Amino acid sequence: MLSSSLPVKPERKHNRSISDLSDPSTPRNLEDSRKNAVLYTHVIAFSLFELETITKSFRSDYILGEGGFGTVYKGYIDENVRVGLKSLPVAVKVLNKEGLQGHREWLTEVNFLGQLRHPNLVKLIGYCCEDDHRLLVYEFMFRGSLENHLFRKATVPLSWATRMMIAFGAAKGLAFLHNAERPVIYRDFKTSNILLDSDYTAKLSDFGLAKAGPQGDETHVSTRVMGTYGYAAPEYVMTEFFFFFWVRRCKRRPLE
Ligand code: ACK
Repeated sequence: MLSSSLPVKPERKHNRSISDLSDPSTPRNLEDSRKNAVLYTHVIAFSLFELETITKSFRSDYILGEGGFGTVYKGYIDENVRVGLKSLPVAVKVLNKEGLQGHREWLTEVNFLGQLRHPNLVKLIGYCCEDDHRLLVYEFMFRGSLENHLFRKATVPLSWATRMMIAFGAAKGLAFLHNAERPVIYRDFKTSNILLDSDYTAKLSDFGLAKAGPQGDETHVSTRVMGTYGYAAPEYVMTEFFFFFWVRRCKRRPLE
């Protein structure tokens, strides 16, 4: 991953921050998320056995790649997996138990993608939460990530027309989030999180760091700096340093 090779915060393999624990939009625990998931009528609760079945017990030749969250496998759901399921190729993300992104990011993703639907957001088909296993099941995106096309395997460069179409699609995804009834701040906009469908439609994925935006009369949200160094705007990243020095100053010189 290009961004992970940047030298800032080397202790984080994917330069990911843990999400803000005070975010009210994030369900506090599994019970909350289970209750929410019932409300998200289009999200399916899979059993671990079902996901093992569709990935042939997470066979290595089913691996699509590795992300900050863990390994992503290809699978196929249909009536043989569960009666009533529409036949569909899917991508199954398995939370790496030793990884940096943990249960809270998994919950955040289920919470946001479980509610939001838009042609430029990747569709969350379902999730699995059994013992300490956390998995997410998405619609399969035939052309993988934009990062892959710009920096890795792809041999034929994307045409400018396609690049513009992808940029426009990704921007429409962001605009939808910002204009939602309860606005959403995505906080991790980068090429590895923009997935491409067979016709190069761009869809935003990975909502583990997303945060609910201001509502009603609120003019701002307070938040720790989140995202990926190299992609986040420098003036935004700088606020972390200002905040750090401000806290240190306040500690040394308490208010009279
Ligand atoms: O660049 P890629 O081929 O596209 O490799 C990465 C890898 O998994 C780790 O993130 C691929 N990937 C992630 N989500 C999906 C999806 N919904 N459909 C297809 N590929 C995916 C991504």
